[in-house]
Amino acid sequence: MFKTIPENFIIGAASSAWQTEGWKGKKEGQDSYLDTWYKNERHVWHEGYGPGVATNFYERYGEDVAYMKEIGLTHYRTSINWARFFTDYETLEVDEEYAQHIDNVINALIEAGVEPILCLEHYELPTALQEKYDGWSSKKVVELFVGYAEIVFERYADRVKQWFTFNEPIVIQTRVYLDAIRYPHEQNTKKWMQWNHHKVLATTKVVELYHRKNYDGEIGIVLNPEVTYPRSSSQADKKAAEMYDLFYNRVFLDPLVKGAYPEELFLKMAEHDITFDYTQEELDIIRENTVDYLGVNLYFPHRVQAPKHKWNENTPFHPAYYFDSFELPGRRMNKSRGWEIYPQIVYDMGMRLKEEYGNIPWILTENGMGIENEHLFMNEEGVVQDDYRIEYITEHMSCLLDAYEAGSNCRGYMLWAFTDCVSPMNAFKNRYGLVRIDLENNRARSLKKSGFWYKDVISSSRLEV
Ligand code: BGP
Repeated sequence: MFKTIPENFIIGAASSAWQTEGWKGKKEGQDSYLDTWYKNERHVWHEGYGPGVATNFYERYGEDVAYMKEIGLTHYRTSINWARFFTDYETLEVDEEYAQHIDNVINALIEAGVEPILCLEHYELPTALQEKYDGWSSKKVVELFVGYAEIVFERYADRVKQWFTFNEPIVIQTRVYLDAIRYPHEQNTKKWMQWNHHKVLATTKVVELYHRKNYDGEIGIVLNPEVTYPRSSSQADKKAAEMYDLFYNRVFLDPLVKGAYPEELFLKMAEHDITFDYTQEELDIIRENTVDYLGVNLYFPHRVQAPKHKWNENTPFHPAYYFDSFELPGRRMNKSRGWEIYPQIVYDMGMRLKEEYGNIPWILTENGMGIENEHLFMNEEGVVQDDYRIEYITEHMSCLLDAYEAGSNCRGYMLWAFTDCVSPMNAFKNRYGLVRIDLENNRARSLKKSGFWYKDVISSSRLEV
């Protein structure tokens, strides 16, 4: 059976600057949060390959764009590396060499008939701002981010029509200040909420700027709301799922789409003595400058149950006070990544955005399957036979088309990732691309079976399910 892909539906792929570019041309003092984390703590240079060269997109973007053209991608999303865009983050002195690279990439994409979508931050907070201002704890960083956006729009908004402020803005502070598994290993829920708030504020200020300058395009944010299912229909399990949703999903979705934080979030924060700095003026800016559209990254579901643990009241408040995670017995798994496979999340998210969030336009901006030891799946001609990826994409895209049919305002599907690339968590261990990067052979590019298949789906506008 076939499903028809609607006209103008995006069938694209995504990546980010840090995960592909490599450090060629990077100057002293241009480290980002990820560089510093990698150098000081993470050290996962899988078999010696890490972000230093990455896929060398900085020098080899032309080859990748040629593959995008061959496959017929409608759109390609990547980020501008904020840490590399300036030689001084405060005077906003642009690194012209890097800015030229961005210019070249945009022009190459447009010439190839691939529409660029750019994100201003995909975990690339400059380390200098982290050190001087404690990162997003400070309102100064909000101001500098808006200054950065202004310069970027002046240079590129004539050709780039789709923008995102952040990719998955909740992730860093959750790892750092809620779970305390990254430097400075300090559990500090107040700081976590302050970072959330400042990223919400920065987004709405950039939305205001983009609209005020009347650019011909759209501005949004890429979120990673986790579709959360309760273990059972009991009140206690349902409450646990609601609480997870409140702290991890609605904390960004509500202010950025509806214009206000959920009242319950403030109540819960107050109950646990979590205060953070915000002003009425900031809440007004948020109310008046909601995003034009959303990017939504979906890979796996989250399942929760009522908490079984006894909470130690002497430890700082953590949202896990309200829930325990739960692993569904017999669930389908991507074992390389340790993520459950459950395509229904795409449909359920689409319907939720329709029903609860004013049917805001959205793109499935990331979805994909990272697999280790993919070379073992190579046939005699050297083509990776990634049928598992074709199956994964088919199932998720099919649910997206169902959501579209049911009236959800979804605009398309973007695979993570176009080529294999560096993962912040696992370097090159898990491969995600339609295009294989042969690390041992000077990073030679070649299409995988899924690349040929994707090309077919795009040219025929049909998905075989
Ligand atoms: C998303 C990130 C991407 C990418 C992807 C795959 O959350 O936005 O940057 O890395 O996940 O995850 P991982 O690299 O951890 O396997």
